[in-house]
Amino acid sequence: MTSRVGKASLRSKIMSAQEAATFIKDGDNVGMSGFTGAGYPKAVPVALAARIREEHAAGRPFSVGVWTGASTAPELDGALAETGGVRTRLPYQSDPVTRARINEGTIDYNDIHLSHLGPLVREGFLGNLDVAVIEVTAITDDGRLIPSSSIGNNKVWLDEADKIVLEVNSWQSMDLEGMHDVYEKFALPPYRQPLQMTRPGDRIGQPYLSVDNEKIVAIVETEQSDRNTPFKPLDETSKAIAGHFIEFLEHEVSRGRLPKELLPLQSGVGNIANAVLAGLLDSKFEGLTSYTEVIQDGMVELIDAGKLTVASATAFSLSPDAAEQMNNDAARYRRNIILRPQEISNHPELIRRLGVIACNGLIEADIYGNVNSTHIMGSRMQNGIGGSGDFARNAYISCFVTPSTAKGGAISAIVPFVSHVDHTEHDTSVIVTEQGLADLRGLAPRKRAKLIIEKCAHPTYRPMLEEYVERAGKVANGQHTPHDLMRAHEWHQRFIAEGTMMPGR
Ligand code: 0RQ
Repeated sequence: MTSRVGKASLRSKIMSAQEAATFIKDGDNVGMSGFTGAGYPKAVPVALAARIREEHAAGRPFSVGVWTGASTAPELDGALAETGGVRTRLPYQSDPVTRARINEGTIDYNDIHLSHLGPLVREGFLGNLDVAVIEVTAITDDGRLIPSSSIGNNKVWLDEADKIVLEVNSWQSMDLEGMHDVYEKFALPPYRQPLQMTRPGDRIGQPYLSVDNEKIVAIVETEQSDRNTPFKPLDETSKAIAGHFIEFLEHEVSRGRLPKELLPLQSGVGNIANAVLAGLLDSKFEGLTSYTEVIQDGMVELIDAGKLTVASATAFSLSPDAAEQMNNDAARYRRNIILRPQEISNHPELIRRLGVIACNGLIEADIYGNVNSTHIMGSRMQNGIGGSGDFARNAYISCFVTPSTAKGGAISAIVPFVSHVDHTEHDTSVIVTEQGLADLRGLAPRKRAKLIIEKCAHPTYRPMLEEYVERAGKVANGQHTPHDLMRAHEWHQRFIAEGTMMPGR
């Protein structure tokens, strides 16, 4: 493999992952690259995990804080969490081992909005960032970095870390060069400037990450693919959800409330959000754009079909096949795709200005439109809020999509009162299930409840929800948002005790 370390004076820093991992000390905070299984370091985290095990075996304490862009992969989150040496984790994860550690209470998980983390670190609220471990595609002759398949928080980590370890991954296509747009003028208040972007395809930065070469202590060469999981095949439920959503968009166009090429689309993580994109492929929409945080298979298919002209994001979140295709054809996709720092891809100012149509998954919603995206039965963390809050709060239309039930019907996704709130009733415009779509805009709470139950709840849970509303109306201390607080979480309690929300099963 020919070296992709262009700058000659940096080649002396090339070493093994094991040697590079020795720059990380007990107690350090480590900023790693990686966002939804793309662009994460492949070798140093595994070597660090081995080192932590050795230290623990020798009876010495060793723990680190792990900061990333978003979720990563088993070689990073899984490997490190297994050692028991992850002290804190932020901002978003979806790894089963990490999730188990968070839920047993041994990892302190700080579930921060994705657009907030970079500024919080720059402002110094989270303590010192000791080491950055960043995957890149190559280092140029003059010491700049060609980013890989995600940017995430890499610019923040490079700016803020005391020491920098780079992984130069020759699996990543050299044709990614030119796809990125790295904004470099971040300032803290009161010196922040307006972000000069009015369309999703605008470029406001440069295609490279600049870095103080003096801080680079190690360079590790790798040749390993991103670890992305395939999406579930589309089923009748996800197709029905996509169908209702697209019908809604068509209706909004016919009423003159959306332009015929729509407004920039954001699509959240997960199977349902990907299914919605697949639905757009068969729709009659043309000239679409996207201002989102991850580019999924569905979006690549829309580009291939000529329906999506621009997709702006911070990372890929592709199936293994689509990732291979992206790598082989990056020079072509570069014309339609821009990858940016997550501070920009998820920036409230831009999401609001562009008028993004947001579409995110959820765990449960309640009859008034509050949404829980993160917690199972109130206490157990699933993944995290990710970017859903950045988009839901600031979108032009904020949609949430979900099957109406989970776990074979034992759980209703529409409940009297969510067991945890990530997005409040004030931020939810539209809820879609396979049953139908509730457009909540402009409706007072009791009207919302009626519509959500009628359009979104599964028929087996509808009578129970109607009964709750009727009872709440009788016992509540006010008729604006009536609740029966003694019984608002009865369904969740029943699931925990009996394994189903449905009584008498
Ligand atoms: O469990 O994995 O054991 O089968 O949750 O559910 O239906 O496959 O849905 O893949 O679309 O994910 C909210 C988790 C939905 C995701 C969530 C169980 C269900 C299944 C997954 P299994 P589905 P999806 C910006 C956007 C927050 C971050 C975000 C998410 C598993 O969309 O993480 O939006 N969102 N980011 O069985 C108990 C319920 C349940 C339930 C579903 N009510 N109770 N379990 N499940 N509903 C992008 C980024 O931030 C990067």
